[in-house]
Amino acid sequence: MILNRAMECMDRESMRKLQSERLIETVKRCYEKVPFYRRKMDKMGIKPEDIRSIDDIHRLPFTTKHDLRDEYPFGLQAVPQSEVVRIHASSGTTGKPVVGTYTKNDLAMWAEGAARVMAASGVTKGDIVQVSYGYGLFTGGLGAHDAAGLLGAVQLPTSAGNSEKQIMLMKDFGSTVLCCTPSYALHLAEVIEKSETVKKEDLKLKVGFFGAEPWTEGMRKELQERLGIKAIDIYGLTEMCGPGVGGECEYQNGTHLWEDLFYPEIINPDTLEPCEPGEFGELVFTSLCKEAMPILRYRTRDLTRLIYDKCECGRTAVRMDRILGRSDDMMIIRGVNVFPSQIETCLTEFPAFTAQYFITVDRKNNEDTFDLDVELRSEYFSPNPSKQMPYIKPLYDRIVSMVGIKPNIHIKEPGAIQRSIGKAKHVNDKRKFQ
Ligand code: DLL
Repeated sequence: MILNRAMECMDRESMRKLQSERLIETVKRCYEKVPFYRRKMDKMGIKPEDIRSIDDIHRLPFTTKHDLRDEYPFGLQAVPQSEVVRIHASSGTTGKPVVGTYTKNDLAMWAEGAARVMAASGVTKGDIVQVSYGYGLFTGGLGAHDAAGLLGAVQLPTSAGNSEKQIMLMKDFGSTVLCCTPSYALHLAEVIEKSETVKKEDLKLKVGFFGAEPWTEGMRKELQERLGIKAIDIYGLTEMCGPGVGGECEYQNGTHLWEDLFYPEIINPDTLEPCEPGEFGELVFTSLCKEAMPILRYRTRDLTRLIYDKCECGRTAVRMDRILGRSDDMMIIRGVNVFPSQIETCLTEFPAFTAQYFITVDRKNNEDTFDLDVELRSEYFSPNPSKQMPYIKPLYDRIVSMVGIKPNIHIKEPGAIQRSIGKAKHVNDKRKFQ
């Protein structure tokens, strides 16, 4: 179902007109209400009147994660605190969290963004939506919760963790929809497979909305087979709203971005110039409707590309390719750029392995080391190294051909690699602490 046909299927010309109107308003508000933006624009010699259409967006300043941290907690807010009804934050790896504040209208817009994604895959009244994203400062839990509420579906706020109980409730309550990180969904699939009391056939699950971390087509195949569901990619970030900045439709061929709400650009992260259409680069968003914390040209650090071809679903909203990773997740090993998602892609091509992996990068004798822990499934596992060799060699060759560097592969027992209930941690780069 298309929840908001007028917006999701608007012709490109009308969309640009709408985006222009909304951008002009946003820039005006930023300039008038947020000293940070006024300073930045004054420094660049730009006045709100200079922005006459969406084509002028390149003249505006960027906003970075550093800016958000410098303005912590509420420096970028454009409304009085009395208008704010919710505060979220994303933890980040260092220092202060990145904060997102929301008015009542912001929450309604966010719920619609996420509900558009759920509706596209048929979620409706009567569905039981098990929200196994964490509830709290993280936007995953409440974001999926409010979207389910908007569609009149049943909200089942299990939050993340306590996996045995999750699957018991999934069976007893008849959950039809699962929302969690893809890595946690994989863990739940394993817990179901091991369970004496819950069998896959007992479950009514039909679709899952997975996001908050990069994942691959291989992982999708795995989740769809093991949970017997359709696995849908949902994207978002605290700085815009949470989950629901965009998501896949039933054709699962790229994430539609809700361009009436968030204007996407792809830039070259080194030159900061716009990329050619279809080229990979850094995703940048300008919020077009946000009240509490409007953001101009926010550099997400997510690397992807935009696809403007028509989608079979009838939506005209631009599609985003899978996120390769964040620029800060990129490892430079022996001079070569490597993303964890590339390793996941290789790994999931080999059915003998589980999709679990952990990368350790270090520097020894002035040379980078690249160790990869993987698990063989129980039916293939043997502690005898000579019996592991036939599995290691093809994976090794595949990784060398994809990323160009040689990993030291270590086979672990099934279940040995730590599972996560939220965003998975796949890398320990020990060089950062040297
Ligand atoms: O992760 C919001 C979210 C919750 C999205 C639940 C989807 C589902 P943050 O914690 O602020 O917000 O992290 C945002 O997570 O910039 C991406 O790097 C990554 N990310 C989010 N969704 C996807 C996805 C939430 N579908 C950061 N694919 C973003 C790849 C994703 N990466």
